[in-house]
Amino acid sequence: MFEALRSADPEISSIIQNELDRQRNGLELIASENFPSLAVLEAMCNPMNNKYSEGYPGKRYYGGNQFIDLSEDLCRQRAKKLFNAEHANVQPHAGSQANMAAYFALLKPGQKILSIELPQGGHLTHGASFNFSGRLYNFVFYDLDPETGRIDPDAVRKKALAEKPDLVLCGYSAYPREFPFKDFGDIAAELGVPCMVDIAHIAGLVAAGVHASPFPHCDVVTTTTHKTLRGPRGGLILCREGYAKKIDNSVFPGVQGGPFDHVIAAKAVAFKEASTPEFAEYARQIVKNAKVMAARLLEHGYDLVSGGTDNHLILVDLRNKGSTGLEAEQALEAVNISVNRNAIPNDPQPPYIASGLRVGTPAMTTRGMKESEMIHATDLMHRGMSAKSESEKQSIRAEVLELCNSFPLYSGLSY
Ligand code: DSN
Repeated sequence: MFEALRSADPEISSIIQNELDRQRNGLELIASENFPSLAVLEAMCNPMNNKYSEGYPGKRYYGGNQFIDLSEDLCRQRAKKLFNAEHANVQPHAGSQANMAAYFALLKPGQKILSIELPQGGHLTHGASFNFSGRLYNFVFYDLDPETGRIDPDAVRKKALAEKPDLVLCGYSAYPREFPFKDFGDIAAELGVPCMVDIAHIAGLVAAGVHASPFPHCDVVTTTTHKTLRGPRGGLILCREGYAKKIDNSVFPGVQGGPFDHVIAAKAVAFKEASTPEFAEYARQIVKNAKVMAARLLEHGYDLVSGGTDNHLILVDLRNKGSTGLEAEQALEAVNISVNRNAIPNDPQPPYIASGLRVGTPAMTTRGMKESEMIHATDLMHRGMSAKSESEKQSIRAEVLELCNSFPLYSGLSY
């Protein structure tokens, strides 16, 4: 495969090969990244890329969509079944577009949303002032409990009753605990407003039944498809039937034009994979691996926001180690370990530097690594963050490579 690419553009072909080798030869601990199956990658690389299909199955604004309709219909059916949802829209190109479409469907510009800020574990699209969300809507924020680093539903309720938002949003990109869907659903019901949930990070755990479903507590769920869910890059909206028309109109023509039909085919493959017992076992292992990693980090003297994890990620507070997130991220990159620096609650550093490190297990679990490898990986991280000499870094890189080589990635694939 890929002979045409190799001969038409050897430069790009070799850059792709180098990226593949980087993924193969390093420890991928970025909590939002994963390695979809070859079947998912193959499904994305198909001639559906060539089609325009504005609209929805059975009602398109272009001809020739009979097979596109079959694929999108199958994808929607699988998404609904996987998440026990009444309606699915599989067209959002990414999580941000899914969130934009959900806000547009539920609110008018200027209305009020209750959410949590980015530095406390939220997301850009949950009201950051420099993002479309913060510019178009009036966000008010609740805080994590400063003692526990967790969400305190009573404090959220108090804030909600005082602020009277038009939408209650539950969703996080750096929160290592179970998401309190029911509490948020109850608060929204008490106010008589919709509840929206963003499960982009934990979608795979929800699909596998390892974490609770946001339904029936909420009205609209947004997610990406490429994190713990292990599908292609993309977004997805699930909702109650009563919101279906509004959501569909909001995605197209409200936010997007033509859907990425090749990606929708790959989403369908990923949803099929995620409905298997093997995927459920994978999701359970993600959490086991994260818990083992958190315990080992504590043994090495690291502070963890909330003290540990219930999901796929750990948020390390590096302040007691005298390191910033940026320094730690760069030190680890030098030994082929990928993580991302992350703000911690009330971070004294600016976001570009940050005092935290977000670490996640979905990708390494996909490679087949289990508890003992996680302990080894954590020890390598610990050594990597303090390694000074080139020879120490060299020896860590060699151990990283040996560990990676024992868990091959995309065997046989080459560009
Ligand atoms: N960029 C994603 C993450 O890393 O969590 C969220 O969009």
